Amino acid sequence: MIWDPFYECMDPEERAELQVRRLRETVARLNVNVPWYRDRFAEAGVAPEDIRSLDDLRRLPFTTKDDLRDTYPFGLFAVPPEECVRIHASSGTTGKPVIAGYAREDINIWAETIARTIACGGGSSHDVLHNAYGYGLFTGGLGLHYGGELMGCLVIPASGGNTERQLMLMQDLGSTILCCTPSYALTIVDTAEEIGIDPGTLSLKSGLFGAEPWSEGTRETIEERLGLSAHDIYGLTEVIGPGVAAECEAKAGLHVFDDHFIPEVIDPDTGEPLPPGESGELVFTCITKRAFPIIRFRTRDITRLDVEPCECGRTQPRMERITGRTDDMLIIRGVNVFPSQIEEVLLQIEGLEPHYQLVLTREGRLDNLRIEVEVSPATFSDEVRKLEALEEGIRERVSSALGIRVDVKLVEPKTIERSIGKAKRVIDMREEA
Ligand code: DLL
Repeated sequence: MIWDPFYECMDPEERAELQVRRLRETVARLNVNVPWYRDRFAEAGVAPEDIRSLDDLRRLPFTTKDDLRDTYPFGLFAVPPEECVRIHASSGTTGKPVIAGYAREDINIWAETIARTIACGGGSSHDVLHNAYGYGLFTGGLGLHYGGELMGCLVIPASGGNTERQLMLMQDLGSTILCCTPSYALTIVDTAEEIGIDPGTLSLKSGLFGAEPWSEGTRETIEERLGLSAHDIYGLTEVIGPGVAAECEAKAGLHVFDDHFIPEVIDPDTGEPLPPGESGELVFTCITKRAFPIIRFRTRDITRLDVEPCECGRTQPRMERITGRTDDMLIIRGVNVFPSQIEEVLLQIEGLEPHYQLVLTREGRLDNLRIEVEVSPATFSDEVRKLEALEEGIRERVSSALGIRVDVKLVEPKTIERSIGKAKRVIDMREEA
């Protein structure tokens, strides 16, 4: 099912006209209501009436995470805080969080784009939607919740944690759609196996997984072990939360809901827009939001766009799964490495579990990367010689994929900390060295 065929399947030229109109209106409103944007537009020498085509988007200034910190908490709001009905904040371990405000209309738009997301994953009003994204300031829980209710699903607001209980609820209530981070889905898989629940006895048919990078290998593992179809869903607090882009049944990229959020891909070094097909930093402009419409927000996420028609009938452009972030790139002895590249290799190797951590240390002046990865219980009982050979094999495969030498340490099953939200894959001990 397509939730909103009018917008999702619109003729691209017609949609471009709609986008330009909405963009111009948003810029005009920000120009009046947000002094920070007014100054930036003036510096860039661009006025609302200059926005005549989508090409004029590039005349607008970027907004960065630092700009959000500098204007914390309400500096970029286009309405007074009392006109907002909700605040969310992005996860971040240091300093002030990023605050996003929602007017009532924004909550409605969000519910709509989440309903589209659920429909992309094959959902309908008949579904029981088990929502194990965290409820709270994080956008995952409440975001999926409102969209699920709008669609008419029976929503189970499970939030994260207490995995055994979650499994019991899924079993008893006949949950058909599971929503959580892919790493938590793996935790659910493990726990089911531990307490002897055969995933085949669950009624799950579809999963909406996002909020962190994951690989094709993880998809296969989750699909196989939970017996569902796993869909990648994408979003970020600064733009709205989840509900920015979602994978349809074709699983050939995530449709971006660009009647609300215009995507661009830019060269992260020069800021120049790149054509479809070229990989770079994803940038979003919100064109329908009332309280917090961000202009050309630099996400730091790396992807590319595909504007070719999709077999599902939706005409909205697709973004490739996020392959990394400009700031999660590790530079190891001069070589750029993304954790996702390593995951890709690890999950192709027989005998390994999809649980790993990357530990960075410094020896003298040299950075060292150690990959700690769990072996499956069956492999763990093998003789030492076999384990050593496996370790050596991984070292060779990862080293040849990345072009640098890495250390590999196999660890016992269940020793890497399990995640209930976003997994922590990289442990950087270089500062302490
Ligand atoms: O993670 C919103 C969300 C909730 C998306 C639930 C999907 C499902 P933030 O906490 O602000 O918002 O984090 C946003 O998470 O810039 C990406 O780096 C990363 N991210 C989100 N979805 C994906 C995905 C939510 N499908 C940041 N694949 C983004 C890879 C993702 N990375």
